[in-house]
Parts: sequence; C-alpha cells; structure tokens
Amino acid sequence: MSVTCQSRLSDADLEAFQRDGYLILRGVLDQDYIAECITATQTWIDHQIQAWYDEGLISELYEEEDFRHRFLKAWQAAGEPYYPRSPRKDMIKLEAQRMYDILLNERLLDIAESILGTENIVSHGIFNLRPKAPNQKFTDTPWHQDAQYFREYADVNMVNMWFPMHPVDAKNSCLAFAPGMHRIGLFENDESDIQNGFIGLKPEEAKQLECVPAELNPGDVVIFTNTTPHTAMPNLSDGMRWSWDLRFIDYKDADEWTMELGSVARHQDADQLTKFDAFIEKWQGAEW
Ligand SMILES: O=C(O)CCC(=O)C(=O)O
Repeated sequence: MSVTCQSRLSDADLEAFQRDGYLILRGVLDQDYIAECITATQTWIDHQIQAWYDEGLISELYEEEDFRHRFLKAWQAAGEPYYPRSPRKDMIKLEAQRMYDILLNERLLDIAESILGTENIVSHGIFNLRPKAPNQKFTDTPWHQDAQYFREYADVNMVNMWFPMHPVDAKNSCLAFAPGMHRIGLFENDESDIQNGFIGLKPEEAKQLECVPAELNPGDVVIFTNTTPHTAMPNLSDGMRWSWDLRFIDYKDADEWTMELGSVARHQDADQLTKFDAFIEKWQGAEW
C-alpha cells in the first residue's frame, strides 16, 4: 500500500497498486467536491426523512441534527424501517446535474487514466451512495470481490474507487483489504446470506484473509481492482457512515450492458462524450 497527493500516479504508486490490489490516495479530492457530495447526500436524507414523516412514522424532521446523526435519529424514531442501501436511481432523479458532475469528476478521471492507461474512459452506471447505520446487518458488507457481482467482467480493464464524506476508521466502518489476494483471481460466490442479499466469499475463505483497514479522511480515495477482496468494518460508532463508491472502465471494454447506464466521461474524440441530456435520457429508463 502506498500514499500520494497527486491524482496522476507515479510508477511507484502503480507498482504498489499492482502488488497489493489497492492503493490509498491522500488528499486527491478538493474539499469543494466533497461538499458537493455531501449536498447531494443531504438531498436524499431530506427526501427519505420527509417520506417517513408523510407516512406518519415520525412527527419531526430532525433538522437540528448534524450530517452523521440526522438520518440515524429519524430512522430510529421511525422504528428502523427498510431503506434502500444504494439509492442509485433516486440520486439521479433528485440531483441530476450534481450527480453528473460527481460521476464525471476530472480528478477521479485523472486517477482512472493513470490506472487504465487510456484517456478513453467510461464512468460506470454501478455507483453507490452508502448509508451505513451502526450495528445494522442489512448494510454490513461482507468480504467480497466486486467482480463476484459481475463475474463475466472480472478481466476487463476497470478500476473501483471509494471515498468517505467524513473521517473513517476501523471503528466507524472504513473499508478493509486483503493485500495481494486479487492475484489469485475470482473466488467462488457464497450466496447464503439470503436475508441481506449480499454476494461474498465463503466464510471459511474470508477467515483466512489478512484484514488491513483503510482509514481515510475526506479528500482521500482508496482505489482497487475488480478482484481485490475487501469488506466494510462494522460501524461501532454512534453515527452513520456515509461514503460513495464509483467505477471507471476502459471505453474499449464497455459493452452494451455497461453503456446502458454508463457515461463516456473522457475521450480523444469529443463526439463520443456522453452529454448531460443523454445521461438523463439513459437514467429515465433505468431498471437498476
Ligand atoms: O461501503 C461499503 O460498505 C462497501 C463498499 C464496497 O464494497 C465497494 O465499494 O465495493
């Protein structure tokens, strides 16, 4: 694992990424960008709390509470109802322009360009805002490789990125990684967690892994491969854990499924770029 404050990666960073399967990049995102991510998240929080209020589950909107506690207090008062653990389509509906800017951010594209080795890059339609409450099974991400969710894409030229909107550590659910294990390839899927619907590694295989927490501050990003085993540490704090994860793929590996909701974010031929109107049109018919 290595650290850097550049969004164009050095040879040493690339070597560390290849060796460990993940890399922490310190201070690569502007605080203005993080502020935009927080604003988009707050719009969703408003939307969700208002829905509970309208259903009569809560009698106040908890507007005095801070970013990490408002949603949690409202959710607990509402009787801990189900909420989407990845409100992807809602985010586009509620914050279209901001989401376009978040998903096609230039700093993230610079990092992706270094890793993918091409300037022709698609921002993948699978992105997640993660509302993770303390001690809550439903959002407790088990050890998994991202490619376990899309096994036929295990070998494509793709990079995954995760960043928090507040400091995260091993006690408030930072991600943790198993260095070097991406080189083993794809593990068998364990789908026994029927209740929560997560796919992951078999528990006996997960137990063997080294577990290195990636503690991050706002502005830091951890990047990882499709086959890097990772998990989220439990949230033992008294607040929500708020993070985003995004994916970028080499344009030449982006097939019809990828392009259904993916956006060409950077390309040598400007005509190939997905403009805002086309982005909105794609998401209007979105099923996932
Ligand atoms: O944020 C989480 O809890 C899980 C994120 C994750 O596993 C991912 O980005 O692939």
